[in-house]
Amino acid sequence: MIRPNYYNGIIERYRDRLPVDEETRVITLCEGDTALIRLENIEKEIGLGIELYAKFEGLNPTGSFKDRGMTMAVTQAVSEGAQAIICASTGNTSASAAAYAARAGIRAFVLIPQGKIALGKLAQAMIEGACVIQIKGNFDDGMRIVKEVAAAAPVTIVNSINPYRLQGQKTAAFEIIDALGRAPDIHGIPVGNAGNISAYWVGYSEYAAVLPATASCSFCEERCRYPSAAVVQGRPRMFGYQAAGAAPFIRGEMVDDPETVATAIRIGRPQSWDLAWAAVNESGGAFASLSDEEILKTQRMLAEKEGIFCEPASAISVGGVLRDVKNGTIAPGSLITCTLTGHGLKDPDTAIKQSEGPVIEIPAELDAVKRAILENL
Ligand code: AN7
Repeated sequence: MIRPNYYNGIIERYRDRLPVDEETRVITLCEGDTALIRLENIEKEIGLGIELYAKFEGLNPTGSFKDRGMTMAVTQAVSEGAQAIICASTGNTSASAAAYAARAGIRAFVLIPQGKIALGKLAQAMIEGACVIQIKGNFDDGMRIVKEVAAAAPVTIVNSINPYRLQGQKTAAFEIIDALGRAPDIHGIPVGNAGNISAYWVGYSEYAAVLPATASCSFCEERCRYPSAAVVQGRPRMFGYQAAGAAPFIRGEMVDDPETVATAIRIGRPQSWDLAWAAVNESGGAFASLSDEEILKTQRMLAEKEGIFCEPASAISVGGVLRDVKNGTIAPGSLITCTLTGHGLKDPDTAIKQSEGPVIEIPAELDAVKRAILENL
């Protein structure tokens, strides 16, 4: 029975723009349709006629934007008869791969850097039944090994070098335009392995009916259907932000020992190097880096001022655009969207460590509670 108002994920919603047909068995957890939250309190503080929105991708079923790409990649893998998928991950990809594999009834193998992934992500991959392989190395080591393994064993890679991942993830750009009725002037986004910034650029370009001049993903070159009529005019300038200790795009070369408190983007050898450069160059955007201190400060500010709890890697997009507004890189009056890529609950340790809010211990008595309230009003 078809229920017309039942939301069933990004593939159903954007079916005519994605590589599926009527026969395809869609593997979905109803991902997408995430909130585009106006950051009204921060807007008031910054002034300058800035209109600022956060696309809160932490609201996806496994708590990160990866679900958009994973529904598409796993749907495709299953349609090709795959029995197993594999990925290297700083955490979120592994959680998402595990969930969609469970949904599809296939096996997931995930390689994660030992001791360097947030606890929530590890918990997800474990309970979702993935085979969790901790390596004594970082994400880039894992990525290299995964590519070698997949060349020799019957497992499908679901990292963002899988072009179907980018196809799914481009739908976030569609949703932003569908919500605003126009393209933003500026889009700020965290950059790690660089798949997401590339996917947004594909999405924004597709809605503007413009083929990116520089090579798009291999999948798009072959099969993307760009409709003749544009949904909107224009595309945003793409601003990609990296952690200072893991900033190959700012350094202009690969980084051997990436280090940052934002473990999600602790990546030194981004796989979508060319695509991400194309997105930034064609759009007239830029890459910039933020220190760990700036990242954590922004994470706390979003929580305290707007009630939005995102993970450290996500906060970098808002921290980055605010800095670029202040230093004049972003013009007054701009309409800015930022992607908050993952939920704060993924990484409770980092949140607790940096929280200043008082946790008060008192006897379970009315007077003691009254006193605590009066002292902290
Ligand atoms: C919260 O999970 O690479 O630039 O293995 O988890 O598309 O890589 C995660 C990346 C930003 C960077 N924010 O996106 C993984 C992984 C969060 C992330 C990124 C990631 P890309």
